[in-house]
Amino acid sequence: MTRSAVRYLVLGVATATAIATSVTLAATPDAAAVVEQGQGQAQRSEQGNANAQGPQLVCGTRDLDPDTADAVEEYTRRVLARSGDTFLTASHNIPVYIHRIHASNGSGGVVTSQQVSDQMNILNSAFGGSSFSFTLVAITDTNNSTWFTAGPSTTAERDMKQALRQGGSNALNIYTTNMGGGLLGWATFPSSYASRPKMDGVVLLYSSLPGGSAAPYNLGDTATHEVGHWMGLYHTFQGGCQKNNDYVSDTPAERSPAFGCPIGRDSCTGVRNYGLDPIQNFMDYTDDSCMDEFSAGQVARMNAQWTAYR
Ligand SMILES: [Ca+2]
Ligand SMILES: [Ca+2]
Ligand SMILES: [Zn+2]
Repeated sequence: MTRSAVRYLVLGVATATAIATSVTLAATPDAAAVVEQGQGQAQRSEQGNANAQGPQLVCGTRDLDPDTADAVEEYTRRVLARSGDTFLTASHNIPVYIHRIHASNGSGGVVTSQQVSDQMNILNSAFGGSSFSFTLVAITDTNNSTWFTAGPSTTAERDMKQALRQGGSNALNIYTTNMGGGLLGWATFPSSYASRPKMDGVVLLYSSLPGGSAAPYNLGDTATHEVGHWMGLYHTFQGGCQKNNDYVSDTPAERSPAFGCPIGRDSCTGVRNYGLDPIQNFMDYTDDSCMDEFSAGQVARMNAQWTAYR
């Protein structure tokens, strides 16, 4: 387990329930789950970031354990060796299913069709430099209080996805809920599709969609970030200043998540760590207004992961 994952186990969770969730995830290395969880004030001050403001609804991805991560890299290398370079140029239009969950009495979780439309535009714009585009296929509405507040790796999450997920390995299923617990959402990695296809997808805090109330995370980039995970990207701070970090060579390593928009931050220094922290990258934790890029290396990784797993 990496240093950052350990930090979340120790500092990033506020309740016994949340700790139990993390431990459960840690015990199932093939789960490949990505959990975005609130950091809390302790974590924020621990980051020592004076720029951090607003609510503590930030992202706390559960990294793959090192053995699983290595296996993913090795498998992807083998598949690409067989497929040549064609994977680099193929374009993919991804069918998107959005499942709006509400309380059993129909209240809560309001996401308007305008917000859905705006979110689709944000996604297509964010991935515009890649070969991936997104087309909305269907919106569903479900009233179920248990699902509405379901946390990651719960029976309720499994039941919800079992009932609602549509499409094949290339289909993006997004569930908008009010999961609570300081969470912004979570996603699954491509590498977990084969073993748990029904669990594949992205869960989003409904108020993080464009125009929602979760400022400064309400411009639609929580979805961008989570779909980044769904494409096989890790956090830019994964592994801290270690060599492999996020397995993308053109994203400079950073020691820990960045909050707010700390321009000029340089948390990993020295010859091996040339370059400022990639705080404007979609896979960091900065405010939506701060993050606006995937790197070329991340785009190549998306293509590679897609070829290998989807
Ligand atoms: Ca990197
Ligand atoms: Ca650096
Ligand atoms: Zn994340």
